[in-house]
Amino acid sequence: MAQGLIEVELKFIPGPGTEERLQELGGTLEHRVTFRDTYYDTPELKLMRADYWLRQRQDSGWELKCPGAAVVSGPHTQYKELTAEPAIVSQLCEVLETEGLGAGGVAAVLSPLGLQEVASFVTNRSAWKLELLGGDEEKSPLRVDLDTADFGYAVGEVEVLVHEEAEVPAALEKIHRLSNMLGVPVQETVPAKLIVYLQRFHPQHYQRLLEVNSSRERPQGTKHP
Ligand code: V4E
Repeated sequence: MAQGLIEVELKFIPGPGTEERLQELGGTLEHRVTFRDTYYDTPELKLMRADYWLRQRQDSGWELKCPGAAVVSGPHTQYKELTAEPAIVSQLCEVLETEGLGAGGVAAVLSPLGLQEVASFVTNRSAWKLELLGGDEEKSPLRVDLDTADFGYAVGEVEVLVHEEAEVPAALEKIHRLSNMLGVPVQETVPAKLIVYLQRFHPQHYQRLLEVNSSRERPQGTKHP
């Protein structure tokens, strides 16, 4: 992914007919893929509690999701994704208030920054692409991922990638239009795979995230996983 793209997305719980519905709407299956995500943080979860999410994805490399500048209200999320290692290292040093780590890759700064593995799981994903009629989807097509994690949790997400903040409202309009067409309920926040993983396997970490979420205005995918 190009640096600094904004990922606007809405999660939903897929049903048995979701793939068929995507086909009816003209969606094309881009690929089916299986990958392992390993997430890293400090023992106190300094990154996640600040809404930064560092992971190594099998065959893709390092990714850091960073909160956008704008306040997000509603069930969707909006993150900037960094994939270039120097940019990730520099952002990690800023969030963790550390200086002078040099120009090594992410793996080289894990230990000096006190980062360790906090979660690791495998996802089976079918990735769909869709262009709704009557829009400018050529510029930013809708993507729908249908994921099943190896610990049994299934979640879908409708996603649009945009270059700047000003494009977010139009992206959201498209996401909601497609969600309606898919028959996806959007009134409740659907948790991310990582959040469900932490709740099931590391409840103390999950509690730490809940503490910070209850003092924040926006949800973090922690309701009823
Ligand atoms: C950003 C985030 C988390 C990290 C995982 O993000 P997610 O979009 O679930 O990852 P995935 O596997 O779908 O990756 P992709 O291939 O799409 O990049 S875990 C929790 N969050 C934050 C968060 C939030 N603030 N609000 C909601 C509703 N969900 C998640």
